[in-house]
Amino acid sequence: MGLTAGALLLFLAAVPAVFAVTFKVGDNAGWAGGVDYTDWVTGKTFRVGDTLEFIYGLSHSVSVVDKADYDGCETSRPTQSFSGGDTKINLTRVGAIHILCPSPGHCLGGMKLAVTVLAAVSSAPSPSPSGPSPSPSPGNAENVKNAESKRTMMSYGMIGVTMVLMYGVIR
Ligand SMILES: [Cu+2]
Repeated sequence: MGLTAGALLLFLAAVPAVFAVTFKVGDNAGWAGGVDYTDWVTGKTFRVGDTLEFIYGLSHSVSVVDKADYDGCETSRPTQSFSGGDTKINLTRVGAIHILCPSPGHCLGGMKLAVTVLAAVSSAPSPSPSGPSPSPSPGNAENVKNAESKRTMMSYGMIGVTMVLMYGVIR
């Protein structure tokens, strides 16, 4: 029994303490025309380890670009390109990530997304994203609160399980 608990404890220690969140970009609208992605981003907190998932039709793609190309809707030199209708981008770095749809006219029509990624551990106050940041809408704030509280609850749950197992091992 002690051995089993010890093995479990080792396993749990390998699990990251902070649970990643997968954001479906645009929610039910997905990655498409006619969606205000500045509005979608507002009020959400993105952290290293989280994932952006893009769901889109055949007329669209996903390109990661630098800020200048994002601002100018320049589609010719992405740092990363994806297609196929379901793209997951893992947020691995603190800072801004800029994404646009390279289909002609789509970026100019609003298919562009800028996300500010914070460190995995919540300690520093969140810097405001580059560019104009509209005031958060209540709906978005609620979503974030839910995601945050879910994350917190899971962390507490993990700590609880670990403490129980440690008790078993020490005993
Ligand atoms: Cu498009």
